[in-house]
Amino acid sequence: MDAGLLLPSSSRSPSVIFTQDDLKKIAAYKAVEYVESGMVLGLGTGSTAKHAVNRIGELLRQGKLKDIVGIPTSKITHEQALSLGIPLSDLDSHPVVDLAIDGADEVDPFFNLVKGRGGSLLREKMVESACKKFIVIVDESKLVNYVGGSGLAMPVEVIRFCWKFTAERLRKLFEEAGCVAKLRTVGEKEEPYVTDNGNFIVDLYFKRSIGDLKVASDAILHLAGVVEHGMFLDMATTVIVAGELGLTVKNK
Ligand code: ABF
Repeated sequence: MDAGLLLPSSSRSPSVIFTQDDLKKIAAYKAVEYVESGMVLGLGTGSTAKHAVNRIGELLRQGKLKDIVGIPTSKITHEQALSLGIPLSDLDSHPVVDLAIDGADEVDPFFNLVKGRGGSLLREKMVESACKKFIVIVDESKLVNYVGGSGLAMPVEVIRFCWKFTAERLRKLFEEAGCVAKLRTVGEKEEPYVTDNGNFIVDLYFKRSIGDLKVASDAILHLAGVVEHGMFLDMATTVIVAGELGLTVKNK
């Protein structure tokens, strides 16, 4: 599938079936159309953002983009960008980022996001909060009515020291929303997942809405032992959604 060939929904052949990965690629390619030579770019993480990083590398190789500086949001994206020959830097040297392109796990109607199921929420939040423009790229499965509405995890990065104590305090904060707090693990031995920053992740699951998101965010960040959470509030400036019926670009 050539993501550049997406037809408007009115002219699409009903026989064309897009996989979820096709949709991610379509959204990613659209976002890269906003990249201009000379930009400092936040390079996102995850299976959707990976397509955008590949595309940026391709355009650089073809000479269609020049003088790009990339700020990766994870070690894995750092490696990917290096292998593509994208010049890299960091926020210390480039504290203002022109544009970031990244995926998300949930997007609500007000552009509030849940991110970090891929584990890189802290670096993503640092880079994306330094951006003039932040384009979120998703397939339509990521759209929710409210944050937590997918029933899947809202990640919180915590320091390792007494993580059970922190997890219990997080659970108690959202008791009314029926919160369950679980340490993220990997492999058959269920070893704790360790972030790029050497921390653990506690995943929060909610049965009901957690109410005011700003209040929830402040309460989480107020707990000693919490490093960052995966709610990205009031940060996305554009959301690009690829679905079976076509591509939608929504600006704030
Ligand atoms: C990153 O990748 C994360 O914040 C988010 O957890 C994830 C989205 O995953 P994918 O694009 O693979 O669906 O953006």
